[in-house]
Amino acid sequence: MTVAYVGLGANLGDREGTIRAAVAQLPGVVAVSPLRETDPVGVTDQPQFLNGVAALETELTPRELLDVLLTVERRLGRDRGERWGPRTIDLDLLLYGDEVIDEDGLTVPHPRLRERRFVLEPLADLAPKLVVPGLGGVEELLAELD
Ligand code: GSY
Repeated sequence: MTVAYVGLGANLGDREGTIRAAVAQLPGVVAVSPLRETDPVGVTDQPQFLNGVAALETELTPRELLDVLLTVERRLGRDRGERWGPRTIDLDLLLYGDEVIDEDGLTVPHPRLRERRFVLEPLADLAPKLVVPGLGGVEELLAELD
């Protein structure tokens, strides 16, 4: 059994309702962080996001888990047309145990985790002592952003 962390985000429609519906469809969820209202990062001319993180205990492989995330996104109306644009739901595989993976379409830890407060804060809510493989402690990473 591996503990994996999944980033949750939405900035269109009923954001909280869609995030809760996504969490209900994820296998093995053991904890969900508080959801926070966050300013959009990257393309800033878009609506505010609601962000959080879910912890899962899973026997799926990382690739199987990624496929589940993409399926749930599709079911909830996610259109992956615009890479940095607004979205009804966004599910990102952030961490999969202590594994470091760099394969086609599957990079873990998530490649932009270190620069995203909207990911690091809810991760620290769930697991303040968590060490991100190759990067260090989640609280230290947050302190580096300050
Ligand atoms: O994959 C992240 C989608 N996204 C977000 C987000 O989830 N939250 C905030 N605050 N800004 C974002 N910009 C992008 S792209």
